[in-house]
Amino acid sequence: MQIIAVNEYLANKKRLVDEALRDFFSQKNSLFDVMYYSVDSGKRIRPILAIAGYEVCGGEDTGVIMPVACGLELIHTYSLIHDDLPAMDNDDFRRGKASAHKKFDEATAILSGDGLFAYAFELFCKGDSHASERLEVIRSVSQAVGPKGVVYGQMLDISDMKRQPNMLRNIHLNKTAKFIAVAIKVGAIMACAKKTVVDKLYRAGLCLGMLFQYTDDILDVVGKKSDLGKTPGKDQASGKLTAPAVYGLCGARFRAQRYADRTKSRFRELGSEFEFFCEMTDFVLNRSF
Ligand code: GRG
Repeated sequence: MQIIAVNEYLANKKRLVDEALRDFFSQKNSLFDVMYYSVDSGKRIRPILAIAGYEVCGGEDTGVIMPVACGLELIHTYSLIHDDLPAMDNDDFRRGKASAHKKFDEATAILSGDGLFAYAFELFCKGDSHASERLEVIRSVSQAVGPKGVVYGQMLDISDMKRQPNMLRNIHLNKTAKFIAVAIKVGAIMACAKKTVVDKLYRAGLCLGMLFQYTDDILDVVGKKSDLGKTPGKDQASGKLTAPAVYGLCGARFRAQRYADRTKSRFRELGSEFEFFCEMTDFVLNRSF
């Protein structure tokens, strides 16, 4: 993989992911238009991590990784739509515009999430090659986002929980870290990387995912609505269990730095070709959006 600055890499890959998503949503029915409303915009971190995992492990065919990467973005978008519903976090604003249930109505927003979830799996299966790798992708993603992952994390997140560090870690790990980690993992799987590499990347990815949720929590306190594209201050207002709520802002920042250090040392254990992920880690640590 050619070493280029992380910002340039992110911008290039975001453009490619945006183009691919546009293609996957063109000339379909009106439900696809509704779904695309929520898909259109976002940082594309998960698909970019999948592409980076693929390229770092020697994958060279964008046509192989792109549908898989875009599938991840659809599941992520689905989780955001449902997260914003009145029965969950009840947020009217997402990705710089009205959230799906505000733009349309609740029933349409729910169906739009349902459609995105199923369409993601269609994209994971798109292509004639890599049949056994695709099965592994489907197994890994469904484990990471289902009742042993994101859905469980969300259930803990919306329940009435005591302010204790173990619960915070459990929520962050399931709600966010497993999804971030599996994004890198599916890239490595599609590049036919060795199982030991796939497993080590996943472990490093979990640490990166913990960092990602720490910075998300911190930005909810210090971020601007115009940068975030969502409403800051909501976690505090709704008494959410977040890193700043448990450790204070300084404590949360200190622990975020510690996660960043740990993440980088895990990527470095894999070898110098994985250095890109260390730059990515610094990007996540220092992000303002
Ligand atoms: C469909 C997987 C699935 C789950 C349903 C609603 C729900 C259960 C889960 C919600 C999980 C959730 C919202 C976790 C928060 C993760 C997070 C940090 C989101 C923000 O991600 P960014 O910053 O957002 O990548 P953009 O908009 O840039 O894509």
